[in-house]
Amino acid sequence: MDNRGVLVTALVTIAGIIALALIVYGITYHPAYSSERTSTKTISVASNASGQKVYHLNLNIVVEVGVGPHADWLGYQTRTNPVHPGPVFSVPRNSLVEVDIHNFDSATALRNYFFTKVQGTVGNVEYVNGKRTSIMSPDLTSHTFTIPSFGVSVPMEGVPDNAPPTKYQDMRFTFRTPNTKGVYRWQCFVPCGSGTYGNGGPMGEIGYMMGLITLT
Ligand SMILES: [Cu+2]
Repeated sequence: MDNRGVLVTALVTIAGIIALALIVYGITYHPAYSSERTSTKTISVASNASGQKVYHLNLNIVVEVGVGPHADWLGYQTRTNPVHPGPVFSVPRNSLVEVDIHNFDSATALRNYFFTKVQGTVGNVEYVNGKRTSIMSPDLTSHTFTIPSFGVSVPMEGVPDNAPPTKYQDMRFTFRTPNTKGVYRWQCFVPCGSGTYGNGGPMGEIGYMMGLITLT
């Protein structure tokens, strides 16, 4: 073989190895949200006092999701039986969404104090165990529920370090979805992520601290 022949053989071999690796990954890798790509059934609709439809969403932040390729990672999941990990939701555009989150995880040091502020919700507040809150103490903040494209970000209070596993903090807030159809990413923006910018691990993968909201 001349030099060019060697080069071509090498390139073909490398391409073959990469293709094989991708095929094996595609067959063996099952994301946490699995075939259950939508959790639409877990959203309930009710009318408020002024007759407006309100879409209710109940979530838990659990220390171990218990499913998928990283069962020991923490994540958001629906409060249903069975649970839907890595919630992927669908609600109408320009609608009111009322969220109730139970956080079972403890507080962690914040990377960015910007995320202690409640932003983009109705009244720019959340209710933490029933208490109206617009800024959370960085010492108490554990995670956030953030939808960057909507300008919505809500800090989640952590349980005390010595709390029993059944203990949670309750966060409630309402936001209005924009009037544009599309698929939008939501995620946690404080320190459950690994890597230099904290965006790896559970924060970088749908099914854990990240999910999707589709506006129909
Ligand atoms: Cu987090």
